[in-house]
Amino acid sequence: MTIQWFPGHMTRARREIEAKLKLIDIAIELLDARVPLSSRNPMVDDILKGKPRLILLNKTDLADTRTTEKWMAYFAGLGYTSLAIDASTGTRVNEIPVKVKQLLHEKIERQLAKGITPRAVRGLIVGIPNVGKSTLINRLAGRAIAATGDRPGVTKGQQWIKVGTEMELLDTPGILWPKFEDQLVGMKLAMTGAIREQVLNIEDVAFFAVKELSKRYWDTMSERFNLTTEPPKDLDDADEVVRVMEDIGRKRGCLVSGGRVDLEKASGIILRELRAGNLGRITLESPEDMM
Ligand SMILES: Nc1nc2c(ncn2[C@@H]2O[C@H](COP(=O)(O)OP(=O)(O)OP(=O)(O)O)[C@@H](O)[C@H]2O)c(=O)[nH]1
Ligand SMILES: [Mg+2]
Repeated sequence: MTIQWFPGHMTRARREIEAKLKLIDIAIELLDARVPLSSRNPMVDDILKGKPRLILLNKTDLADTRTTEKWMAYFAGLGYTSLAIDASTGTRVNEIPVKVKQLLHEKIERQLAKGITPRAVRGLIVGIPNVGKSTLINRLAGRAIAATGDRPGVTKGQQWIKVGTEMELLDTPGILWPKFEDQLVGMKLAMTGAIREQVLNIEDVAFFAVKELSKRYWDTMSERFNLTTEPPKDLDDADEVVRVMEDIGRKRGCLVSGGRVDLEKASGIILRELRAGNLGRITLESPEDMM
């Protein structure tokens, strides 16, 4: 499946971030805890050019807790400060200002030593579409100022938002990168909801999802959909994966005339329930996979 994932507005979003870098004290990089590696924009290091950085693993309520802990250790090993949060309920969000201050400690001390009263910290929020950037800013601000929504591409332009008296955050449109070197990365981002549905073939994405779930979370999926079919013996056999999709479709009444399963409808259900967390806590990659 080829996906047109780099529309013009993403090039513009990148340029707009670069234009604001001078003003910014710290970058806050949001990752999706379900796909911490695949949701890391490889262009970000290049764009941020050594700015102090805080990594946030968001949507931890949807992710496997033990794997999230492994990812935290992984990022610590790379020398990053990170926090695992849930922006929608606010879990651990109040630790963000503390971490930001710790990261900027030396700069603030230097200013104080020179007799300068430090101004409000300016933070840039970056991340892929739909990762929860605007939700997080609203949570920190204590008010719904930034528009949010359950689909990628909600934030269209940058917006400064005051958070208390000591911090201002720049909300930015989510950015993806021009080309996924690894097709798996594209599929995982499609599955977790970072890529616009309009450019996806949802049956392909659901097929990939069922394959991944069969591999890592068969019992949870089987229980949720009351499956009667056996787990695929060979995940590389497409017919085996389709057999599971058909079982899901039958259990959810997605039938067309002649008793055939409406795979498109079933695919919609699979993706919706997965993204809503109805299939349980799911993480699609672990640091161990890279070894
Ligand atoms: N379950 C869960 N949902 C979250 C969390 N954070 C955000 N969301 C949801 O994710 C969706 C996207 O949130 P937004 O804040 O609009 O995401 P964004 O990164 O600003 O997206 P763009 O502006 O499109 O780049 C919304 O439906 C949020 O409610 C979280 O920690 N857990
Ligand atoms: Mg947004």
